[in-house]
Order: sequence, then C-alpha cells, then structure tokens
Amino acid sequence: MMAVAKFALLLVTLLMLTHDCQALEPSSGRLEEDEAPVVATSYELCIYTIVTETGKKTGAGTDSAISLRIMDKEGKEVYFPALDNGNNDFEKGSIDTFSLQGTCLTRFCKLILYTDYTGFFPSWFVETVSISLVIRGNESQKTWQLHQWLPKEDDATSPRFLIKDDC
Ligand SMILES: [Ca+2]
Ligand SMILES: [Ca+2]
Repeated sequence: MMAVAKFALLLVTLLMLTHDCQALEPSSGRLEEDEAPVVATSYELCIYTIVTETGKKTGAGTDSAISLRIMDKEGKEVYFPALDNGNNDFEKGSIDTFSLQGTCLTRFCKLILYTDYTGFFPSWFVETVSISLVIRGNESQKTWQLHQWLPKEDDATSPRFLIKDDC
C-alpha cells in the first residue's frame, strides 16, 4: 500500500511541475495566434525573385548601381549589392527581374534602396519593387508601391537611399 501511495504522490508532483512549466512559457501560446510561420534556420539560403519597375517619365532610367536591403520585424536582414541581371537595367518604362540567393527571411516588411549616383542623369524613378521567395513550398511575396525619385530628381545633395518601413 505504501508503494502505491508514494507512486500517486510522485504522479501528482509531476503533474504540478508540468503545469508550472507551461505557465512559465507564455510565448508558446503567442506563437499559435500568428499565422503559422514557416521558420527557416539561420544558415538556410533562399532564392529571391526581385522585380523592379522603372517609371516612364523623362529621365526615369538610370545606369547607377542600385542596391537593396530587406529586413523583417526581428531586424534580420539580407543585402543585395548592385543589382545586375546582365542587361541594361533600370531603363525608362522597363521591368527588370533579378534572381538572387540570400539568407531566408520569412516575413520581410522593410526595404531600403541605395544608389551610387553614377552615370548620366543618375536619378532613378522607381514605381514598384516586388520581392518573393519560396521556403519549403511556402511563398512569401510583397510589393512596395514607391512611385518616387531616388535620389530626389537631379539633386545631388539629397539622400542616396530611400526607406519603406511597414514593420
Ligand atoms: Ca535618370
Ligand atoms: Ca540602366
């Protein structure tokens, strides 16, 4: 009888401990509220498809080097220097597609575009930038509506980057 009582006590203690552990981890409950994220390991690389749309205004095109940084809510980021697909990119009225490899970000929400402001009439009028990637069959896609000059038209003193933060 003594052994049975001891076993019962042990069982009750274990149940209480398990309960305490759950109470100490509120974050495990929070995750369930979000849309089930596909979490990639930090060393995993993904293929990004980046599509830029250049405006049709006079001087909208550029031969400057355009670089791109995207970030997620946690501040994880991926940087693509000097986007180049082998063509004369970022010409007036054109749509350019770049396929690049980088650290997987599942829910990117911030974009920074940079220009080195070189070439003739270097200002670029960018309409949209779309970014998509697939992690284990799940696609993340976001289009930024920009519709602005980078930098401000023919103004060499204005910032040579633009930031869109939807985080
Ligand atoms: Ca231009
Ligand atoms: Ca160009």
